[in-house]
Amino acid sequence: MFVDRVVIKVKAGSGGNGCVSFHREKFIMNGGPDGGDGGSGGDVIIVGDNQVRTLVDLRYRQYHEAENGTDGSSQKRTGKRGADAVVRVPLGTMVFADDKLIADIKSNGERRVILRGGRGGHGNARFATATRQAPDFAKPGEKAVQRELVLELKLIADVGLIGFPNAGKSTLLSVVSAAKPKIANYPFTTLEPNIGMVRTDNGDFVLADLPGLIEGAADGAGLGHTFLRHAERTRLLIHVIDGSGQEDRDPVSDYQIIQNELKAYGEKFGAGIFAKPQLIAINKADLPETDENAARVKEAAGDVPVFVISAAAQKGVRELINRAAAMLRELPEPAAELESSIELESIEPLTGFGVKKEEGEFFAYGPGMRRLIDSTNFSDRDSVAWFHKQLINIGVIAALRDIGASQGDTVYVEDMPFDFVD
Ligand SMILES: Nc1nc2c(ncn2[C@@H]2O[C@H](COP(=O)(O)OP(=O)(O)OP(=O)(O)O)[C@@H](O)[C@H]2O)c(=O)[nH]1
Ligand SMILES: [Mg+2]
Repeated sequence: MFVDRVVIKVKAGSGGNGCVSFHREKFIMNGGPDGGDGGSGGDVIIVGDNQVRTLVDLRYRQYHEAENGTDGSSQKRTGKRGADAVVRVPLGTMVFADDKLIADIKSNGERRVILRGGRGGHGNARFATATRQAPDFAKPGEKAVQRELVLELKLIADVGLIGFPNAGKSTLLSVVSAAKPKIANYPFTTLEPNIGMVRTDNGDFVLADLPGLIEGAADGAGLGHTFLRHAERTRLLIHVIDGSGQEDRDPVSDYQIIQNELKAYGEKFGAGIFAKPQLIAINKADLPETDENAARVKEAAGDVPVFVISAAAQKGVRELINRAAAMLRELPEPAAELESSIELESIEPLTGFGVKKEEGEFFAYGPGMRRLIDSTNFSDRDSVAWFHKQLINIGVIAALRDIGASQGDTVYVEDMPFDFVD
């Protein structure tokens, strides 16, 4: 099965908690603080892999979670870093989060960190100073959050073969490259795109054989337009037409129907497929009628270069691909699609808070406040000072002031009461 769009859920690892511990040794009382830091959580990494051809594996495995860092321990031992979650994708995979393109994986081995693991919290050994020799608090690790990603595969090929089913697209691919697509005398033999590398005197290029199109494809007829998405990232199209007029087909109307479908697809999805340069290959020249039909298609096609070939008999094929290679040299490299440089929020923000006033008292609450409370030691002056500084930095003090708090008012941060100090 060829799968070219999946939705997956990913989660980076949370950081391990810092440790509170004091050095202990026989006959030594009151040893110094020796609590180690938590280890960082693993990252979520997307890797391009040319051995992977579709996104199907991800359809069956939709949840990817990196390992959490472990907590720090005594003797200043740092927790273990969590293992990364590595998601292998085919080349041409575009990664979207919140409808924004965040990565476009194009080469084998390309690695993109999609979500960073949470950092480990500092152990109490870090908080020792000359005046504070026994800090009995440590910081918790950053908590990772889950994100949803949409992965879309758009093959990257220089040239796309399009046309009606049974026109001979796969046969053409098979004679100009090492690819071995299935070939048969019935429509829709090809159900998923095939790719081959074509070598010519004018340079090499990647050729994609796309499943056949029929009238109404842009509206879903036949295999629909799904596969035209892959044509979006080609630079040149070769429109293969069965020139023999078998089964009462008319090559001229075949030509026009496909052009209309390209146009309809473009209007629907805003893609410039119709505007791409094209070559026409009138195939099956070994059969009678083809030459005469080719002359009529040439008239209908205007300026578009027409080649009369027999893919099966390998006639005229070299000229066609040499021309394609020559045209590619003149065509600009495809513009890289814009990637948003947004940093995905991978950890629970410390800033997640709300404020409210009820019956003359003020409240600051939310996950950020909970974490702040949890990482403060309220019997330690420095720790409380740090707590207050965080409230200012995060904007809690300003938010409370905005709803009317002033010096001396009671403010509850989660369930802890404080005097408001501006
Ligand atoms: N006589 C003749 N038959 C050909 C030629 N090229 C292909 N065929 C035959 O046409 C039929 C269809 O060929 P395919 O290559 O499978 O066609 P396709 O365009 O890939 O078709 P779909 O995958 O169904 O879209 C097969 O029976 C081929 O043997 C040719 O040059 N001459
Ligand atoms: Mg085929």
